[in-house]
Amino acid sequence: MLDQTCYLSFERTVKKPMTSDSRPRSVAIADFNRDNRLDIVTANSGKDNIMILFQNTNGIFVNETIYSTNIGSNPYSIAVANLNNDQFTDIIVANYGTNNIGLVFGKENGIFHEQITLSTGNSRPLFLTVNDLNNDNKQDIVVVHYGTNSIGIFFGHGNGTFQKEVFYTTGYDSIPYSLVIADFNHDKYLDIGVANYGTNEIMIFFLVMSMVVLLIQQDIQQISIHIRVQLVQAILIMIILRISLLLILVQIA
Ligand SMILES: [Ca+2]
Ligand SMILES: [Ca+2]
Ligand SMILES: [Ca+2]
Ligand SMILES: [Ca+2]
Repeated sequence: MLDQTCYLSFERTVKKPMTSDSRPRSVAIADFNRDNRLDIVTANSGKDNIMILFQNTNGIFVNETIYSTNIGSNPYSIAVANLNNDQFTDIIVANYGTNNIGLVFGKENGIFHEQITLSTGNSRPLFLTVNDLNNDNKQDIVVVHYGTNSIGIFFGHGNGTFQKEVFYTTGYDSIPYSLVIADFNHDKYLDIGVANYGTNEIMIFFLVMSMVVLLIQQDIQQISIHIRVQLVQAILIMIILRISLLLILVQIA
Protein backbone atom coordinates (compact mmCIF):
# COMPACT_ATOMS: atom_id res chain seq x y z
CA MET A 1 0.00 0.00 0.00
CA LEU A 2 1.27 3.44 -0.92
CA ASP A 3 2.13 5.90 1.78
CA GLN A 4 -0.15 8.83 0.98
CA THR A 5 1.07 11.12 3.74
CA CYS A 6 2.22 14.50 2.42
CA TYR A 7 5.11 16.26 4.06
CA LEU A 8 5.41 19.99 3.65
CA SER A 9 8.75 21.62 3.45
CA PHE A 10 9.18 25.39 3.31
CA GLU A 11 12.27 27.18 2.22
CA ARG A 12 12.73 30.79 3.10
CA THR A 13 13.47 33.08 0.16
CA VAL A 14 15.95 35.86 0.29
CA LYS A 15 14.63 38.39 2.74
CA LYS A 16 13.04 41.33 0.97
CA PRO A 17 13.92 44.49 2.82
CA MET A 18 11.14 47.04 2.81
CA THR A 19 11.58 50.73 3.29
CA SER A 20 12.47 51.48 6.90
CA ASP A 21 9.52 52.47 9.05
CA SER A 22 7.09 51.28 6.37
CA ARG A 23 5.19 49.36 9.10
CA PRO A 24 3.34 46.94 6.80
CA ARG A 25 0.04 45.99 8.43
CA SER A 26 -1.63 43.85 5.77
CA VAL A 27 -0.76 41.88 2.66
CA ALA A 28 -2.65 40.50 -0.33
CA ILE A 29 -1.67 38.60 -3.46
CA ALA A 30 -2.71 38.66 -7.11
CA ASP A 31 -1.08 38.47 -10.52
CA PHE A 32 -1.17 42.20 -11.20
CA ASN A 33 0.85 42.18 -14.43
CA ARG A 34 -0.71 38.97 -15.76
CA ASP A 35 2.53 37.03 -16.30
CA ASN A 36 1.17 33.96 -14.43
CA ARG A 37 3.28 34.71 -11.36
CA LEU A 38 1.65 35.91 -8.16
CA ASP A 39 2.66 39.35 -6.93
CA ILE A 40 2.33 40.95 -3.50
CA VAL A 41 0.76 44.19 -2.34
CA THR A 42 1.24 45.56 1.18
CA ALA A 43 -0.47 48.32 3.16
CA ASN A 44 2.38 50.36 4.62
CA SER A 45 0.85 52.12 7.60
CA GLY A 46 4.09 53.89 8.46
CA LYS A 47 4.51 55.47 5.03
CA ASP A 48 0.89 56.14 4.05
CA ASN A 49 1.16 54.09 0.88
CA ILE A 50 0.66 50.71 -0.70
CA MET A 51 3.56 48.87 -2.28
CA ILE A 52 3.43 46.27 -5.04
CA LEU A 53 6.23 43.72 -5.41
CA PHE A 54 6.31 41.79 -8.68
CA GLN A 55 7.56 38.21 -8.70
CA ASN A 56 10.23 37.50 -11.30
CA THR A 57 11.06 34.17 -12.97
CA ASN A 58 13.34 33.21 -10.06
CA GLY A 59 10.59 33.60 -7.49
CA ILE A 60 12.11 36.81 -6.17
CA PHE A 61 9.98 39.90 -5.62
CA VAL A 62 11.34 42.94 -7.42
CA ASN A 63 10.39 46.22 -9.10
CA GLU A 64 8.39 47.58 -6.23
CA THR A 65 5.98 50.31 -7.16
CA ILE A 66 4.36 52.62 -4.65
CA TYR A 67 1.02 54.40 -4.70
CA SER A 68 0.18 57.02 -2.08
CA THR A 69 -2.90 56.58 0.11
CA ASN A 70 -2.48 60.24 1.20
CA ILE A 71 -0.87 61.90 4.22
CA GLY A 72 -2.08 60.60 7.56
CA SER A 73 -4.02 57.74 5.96
CA ASN A 74 -2.37 55.01 8.05
CA PRO A 75 -3.55 52.12 5.79
CA TYR A 76 -4.29 49.10 7.95
CA SER A 77 -5.95 46.50 5.76
CA ILE A 78 -5.78 45.57 2.08
CA ALA A 79 -7.67 43.33 -0.34
CA VAL A 80 -7.69 42.67 -4.08
CA ALA A 81 -10.64 42.13 -6.43
CA ASN A 82 -11.89 43.22 -9.81
CA LEU A 83 -14.38 45.93 -8.87
CA ASN A 84 -15.25 47.24 -12.34
CA ASN A 85 -15.24 44.02 -14.38
CA ASP A 86 -12.46 45.05 -16.74
CA GLN A 87 -9.46 42.77 -17.23
CA PHE A 88 -7.39 44.34 -14.45
CA THR A 89 -7.26 43.51 -10.76
CA ASP A 90 -7.98 46.41 -8.39
CA ILE A 91 -6.71 47.12 -4.86
CA ILE A 92 -8.91 48.13 -1.93
CA VAL A 93 -7.40 49.59 1.23
CA ALA A 94 -8.80 50.61 4.62
CA ASN A 95 -7.33 54.00 5.51
CA TYR A 96 -7.64 54.07 9.29
CA GLY A 97 -6.15 57.54 9.69
CA THR A 98 -8.27 59.40 7.14
CA ASN A 99 -11.51 57.43 7.69
CA ASN A 100 -11.99 56.22 4.15
CA ILE A 101 -11.70 53.26 1.82
CA GLY A 102 -9.13 53.73 -0.94
CA LEU A 103 -9.86 52.24 -4.36
CA VAL A 104 -6.82 51.80 -6.58
CA PHE A 105 -7.99 50.66 -9.99
CA GLY A 106 -5.79 48.72 -12.40
CA LYS A 107 -5.05 50.71 -15.56
CA GLU A 108 -2.88 48.37 -17.60
CA ASN A 109 -0.71 45.38 -16.76
CA GLY A 110 0.86 46.14 -13.39
CA ILE A 111 0.04 49.87 -13.51
CA PHE A 112 -2.64 51.56 -11.46
CA HIS A 113 -4.62 54.79 -11.32
CA GLU A 114 -4.26 57.15 -8.37
CA GLN A 115 -6.36 56.24 -5.37
CA ILE A 116 -9.96 57.44 -5.15
CA THR A 117 -11.78 57.23 -1.83
CA LEU A 118 -15.11 56.29 -0.27
CA SER A 119 -15.75 58.06 3.03
CA THR A 120 -16.61 56.01 6.12
CA GLY A 121 -17.47 59.04 8.29
CA ASN A 122 -15.38 59.06 11.45
CA SER A 123 -15.41 55.31 11.87
CA ARG A 124 -11.71 54.34 11.91
CA PRO A 125 -11.84 51.50 9.36
CA LEU A 126 -9.53 48.80 10.67
CA PHE A 127 -10.16 45.82 8.41
CA LEU A 128 -11.89 45.06 5.14
CA THR A 129 -12.65 42.24 2.79
CA VAL A 130 -14.36 41.98 -0.59
CA ASN A 131 -17.02 39.50 -1.68
CA ASP A 132 -20.35 39.38 -3.48
CA LEU A 133 -22.69 39.39 -0.51
CA ASN A 134 -26.02 39.86 -2.30
CA ASN A 135 -25.33 37.44 -5.13
CA ASP A 136 -25.65 39.93 -8.00
CA ASN A 137 -22.20 39.10 -9.45
CA LYS A 138 -20.94 42.53 -8.36
CA GLN A 139 -18.25 42.79 -5.72
CA ASP A 140 -19.14 44.40 -2.39
CA ILE A 141 -16.76 45.82 0.24
CA VAL A 142 -17.28 44.86 3.88
CA VAL A 143 -15.54 47.03 6.47
CA VAL A 144 -14.83 46.69 10.20
CA HIS A 145 -15.25 50.04 11.98
CA TYR A 146 -13.08 50.05 15.06
CA GLY A 147 -14.09 53.59 16.03
CA THR A 148 -17.87 53.31 15.85
CA ASN A 149 -18.43 49.67 16.95
CA SER A 150 -19.94 48.61 13.65
CA ILE A 151 -19.42 46.93 10.34
CA GLY A 152 -20.38 48.52 7.04
CA ILE A 153 -21.14 47.26 3.56
CA PHE A 154 -20.60 49.13 0.30
CA PHE A 155 -22.73 47.26 -2.23
CA GLY A 156 -21.10 47.47 -5.65
CA HIS A 157 -22.67 48.46 -8.95
CA GLY A 158 -20.14 46.35 -10.85
CA ASN A 159 -18.60 49.37 -12.59
CA GLY A 160 -16.31 50.58 -9.79
CA THR A 161 -18.97 52.71 -8.09
CA PHE A 162 -20.79 51.80 -4.89
CA GLN A 163 -24.01 52.48 -3.03
CA LYS A 164 -23.88 54.55 0.15
CA GLU A 165 -22.42 52.51 2.98
CA VAL A 166 -24.90 50.52 5.07
CA PHE A 167 -23.91 50.17 8.74
CA TYR A 168 -24.70 47.40 11.24
CA THR A 169 -23.81 47.90 14.88
CA THR A 170 -21.69 45.36 16.70
CA GLY A 171 -22.75 46.74 20.10
CA TYR A 172 -21.49 49.10 22.77
CA ASP A 173 -17.78 48.69 23.53
CA SER A 174 -17.53 45.72 21.13
CA ILE A 175 -14.39 47.14 19.49
CA PRO A 176 -14.50 44.94 16.38
CA TYR A 177 -11.13 43.96 14.94
CA SER A 178 -11.71 41.58 12.08
CA LEU A 179 -14.31 39.63 10.12
CA VAL A 180 -14.70 36.64 7.86
CA ILE A 181 -17.32 35.89 5.21
CA ALA A 182 -18.74 32.39 4.66
CA ASP A 183 -22.07 30.60 4.41
CA PHE A 184 -22.15 29.32 8.00
CA ASN A 185 -25.66 27.80 7.87
CA HIS A 186 -25.55 26.35 4.33
CA ASP A 187 -28.55 28.35 3.06
CA LYS A 188 -26.61 29.60 0.01
CA TYR A 189 -26.45 33.15 1.43
CA LEU A 190 -23.11 34.42 2.65
CA ASP A 191 -22.87 35.38 6.33
CA ILE A 192 -20.44 37.59 8.24
CA GLY A 193 -18.53 36.55 11.37
CA VAL A 194 -17.04 39.43 13.37
CA ALA A 195 -14.34 39.22 16.06
CA ASN A 196 -15.31 41.63 18.83
CA TYR A 197 -12.21 42.31 20.86
CA GLY A 198 -13.98 44.50 23.42
CA THR A 199 -16.81 42.16 24.35
CA ASN A 200 -14.91 38.87 23.98
CA GLU A 201 -17.30 37.39 21.45
CA ILE A 202 -17.79 36.25 17.91
CA MET A 203 -20.83 37.88 16.36
CA ILE A 204 -22.48 36.44 13.30
CA PHE A 205 -24.65 38.39 10.87
CA PHE A 206 -26.79 35.98 8.89
CA LEU A 207 -27.85 37.20 5.50
CA VAL A 208 -31.46 36.34 4.73
CA MET A 209 -33.17 37.15 1.40
CA SER A 210 -30.62 39.91 0.70
CA MET A 211 -31.38 41.45 4.10
CA VAL A 212 -28.76 41.33 6.80
CA VAL A 213 -30.16 39.89 10.03
CA LEU A 214 -28.28 40.17 13.29
CA LEU A 215 -27.39 37.33 15.57
CA ILE A 216 -25.22 37.73 18.62
CA GLN A 217 -23.48 34.48 19.29
CA GLN A 218 -21.42 34.11 22.43
CA ASP A 219 -21.10 30.38 22.77
CA ILE A 220 -19.85 28.66 19.64
CA GLN A 221 -21.46 25.35 20.70
CA GLN A 222 -24.93 26.91 20.70
CA ILE A 223 -24.70 28.01 17.12
CA SER A 224 -27.07 25.33 15.73
CA ILE A 225 -29.86 26.45 18.11
CA HIS A 226 -29.38 30.08 17.04
CA ILE A 227 -29.44 29.09 13.37
CA ARG A 228 -32.79 27.32 13.84
CA VAL A 229 -34.24 30.39 15.56
CA GLN A 230 -32.88 32.54 12.76
CA LEU A 231 -34.40 30.32 10.07
CA VAL A 232 -37.82 30.51 11.71
CA GLN A 233 -37.47 34.32 11.76
CA ALA A 234 -36.49 34.30 8.10
CA ILE A 235 -39.51 32.19 7.13
CA LEU A 236 -41.82 34.50 9.12
CA ILE A 237 -40.36 37.55 7.34
CA MET A 238 -40.92 35.87 3.95
CA ILE A 239 -44.55 35.06 4.85
CA ILE A 240 -45.20 38.63 6.05
CA LEU A 241 -43.64 40.07 2.87
CA ARG A 242 -45.78 37.83 0.66
CA ILE A 243 -48.98 38.67 2.57
CA SER A 244 -48.14 42.42 2.29
CA LEU A 245 -47.54 42.04 -1.43
CA LEU A 246 -50.82 40.17 -1.88
CA LEU A 247 -52.72 42.90 0.04
CA ILE A 248 -51.16 45.59 -2.15
CA LEU A 249 -52.08 43.65 -5.31
CA VAL A 250 -55.65 43.17 -4.07
CA GLN A 251 -55.94 46.91 -3.36
CA ILE A 252 -54.59 47.79 -6.82
CA ALA A 253 -57.02 45.31 -8.44
CA1 LIG B 1 2.75 38.70 -11.82
CA1 LIG C 1 -10.55 46.28 -12.48
CA1 LIG D 1 -22.85 42.26 -4.82
CA1 LIG E 1 -25.91 31.67 5.17
